[in-house]
Amino acid sequence: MHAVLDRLGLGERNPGTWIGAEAAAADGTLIDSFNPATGERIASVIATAPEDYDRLVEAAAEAARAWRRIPAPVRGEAVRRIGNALRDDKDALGSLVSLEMGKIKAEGDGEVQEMIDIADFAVGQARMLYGKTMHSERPEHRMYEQWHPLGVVGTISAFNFPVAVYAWNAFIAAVCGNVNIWKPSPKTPLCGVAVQTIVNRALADMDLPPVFFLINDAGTELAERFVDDERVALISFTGSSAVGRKVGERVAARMGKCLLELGGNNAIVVDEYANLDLAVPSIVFGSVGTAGQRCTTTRRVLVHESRFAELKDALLRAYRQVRIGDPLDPNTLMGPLIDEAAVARTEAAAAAVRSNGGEVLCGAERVKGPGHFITPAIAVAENAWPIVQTETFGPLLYLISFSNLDEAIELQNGVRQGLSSAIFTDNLQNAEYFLSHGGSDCGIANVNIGTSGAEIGGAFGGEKETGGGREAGSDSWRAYMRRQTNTINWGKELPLAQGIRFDL
Ligand code: UN1
Repeated sequence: MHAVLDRLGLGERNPGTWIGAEAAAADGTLIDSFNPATGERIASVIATAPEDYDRLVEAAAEAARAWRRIPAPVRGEAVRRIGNALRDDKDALGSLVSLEMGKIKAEGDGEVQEMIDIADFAVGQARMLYGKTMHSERPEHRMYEQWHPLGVVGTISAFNFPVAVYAWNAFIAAVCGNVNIWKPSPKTPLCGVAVQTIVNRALADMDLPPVFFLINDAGTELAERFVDDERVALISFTGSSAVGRKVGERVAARMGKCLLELGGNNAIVVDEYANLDLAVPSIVFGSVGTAGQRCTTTRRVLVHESRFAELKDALLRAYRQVRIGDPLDPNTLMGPLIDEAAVARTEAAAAAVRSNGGEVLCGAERVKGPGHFITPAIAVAENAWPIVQTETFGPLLYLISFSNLDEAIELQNGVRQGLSSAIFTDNLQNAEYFLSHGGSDCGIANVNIGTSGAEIGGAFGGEKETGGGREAGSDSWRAYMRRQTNTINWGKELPLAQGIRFDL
């Protein structure tokens, strides 16, 4: 048994169903969690039984009615305690993320830091759930709008950010007065239970209704019930565009609210004025970080033809220095992919590049031995190829050349996804053009920093097949509330709007 599991209170078999601090039945179908670096089973989580699911959602609906009455700043205090508990357990939880998901320890710790950051943000947000006031067109009338909680929020997160994306949703939803039911990825169920336990401990002496709920499901049956469940006001889904489309359709069919954070096909533009000392490390972190399994991963580099050879050589040199191995070893820069299927998909993508006539310059080779390791790949490709249009969730970077900035922007926007984008340039006009209405069509557009590793303070999400949702900072909190417009007549007359007369 790993020491980190002990530290986080995890055992060999862990309850996967939590109504706040109360865990449901200790037997049921097991979801095994595997270490992607070795292929070995780490421990198991007990899946949520259908009858427990119903009980849990009922409890959540009841708790939501109590939680919404608690003043928002007090709700913020609860999240502040969670943030502090996460500070205490940052090292252990970061290690568990690394162990179970396979990202390197620095990125595992970074993910927990992202949880702490959003907790701090949410604490402040709890005092800033502002509505506007308007001037009424009618005398002695006042208009304003206010924001009310939705009730029960459902968060479905992906394996690649097994803890941070939960925090973006659950912490903001909580200060907004909602309770949250979390369904983590069946590939990272231990992270879910570990976080639930930390949250429970942080809130133990606060005498609150249960606010944070957890369900686990190995397949899709429970997930479908969850998505279709009218008691769940908002489904926040992070995952592939293909699944997200189905989630969006199902939630729309019941007129529920949906927040989608789906696939990316993120490009970095390197123009003729780019500083490669900035561009190269950003591209390598963006493409190799998390073994190419971030939704913000750099998948395409669009490089001006005059810099193509120079950049290609620099990237090949840099890729040779990427140390692949045990993600918990501090010297490692790239860990394994999540599972065998991910390795096979990356290999198949490289094969597709070759069959299109492209050249795989390096990588896409399985590493012998246990674990799901593959070497990071760079391929010379064309934007229009179906494989380049597809988000292959692995470390495969496409190099594509362009001859002028208009063409680069057309290529950058010429994919179905619209999450993150960047330009490396020392030319002010090019930078501003890239950020203008005629530039990148993505939800995130950067200058001289890469596509991945966004801070929590901004709104995170993207357009087109990325789903349009925005999470984390800025005014994303509004997605977790319903808006109400109020008009108050404090006079003794009853004037109608638009000057309408209706005299009885
Ligand atoms: C994701 O991959 O689902 O910007 C989230 C980033 C991280 C979040 C990624 N802060 O890369």
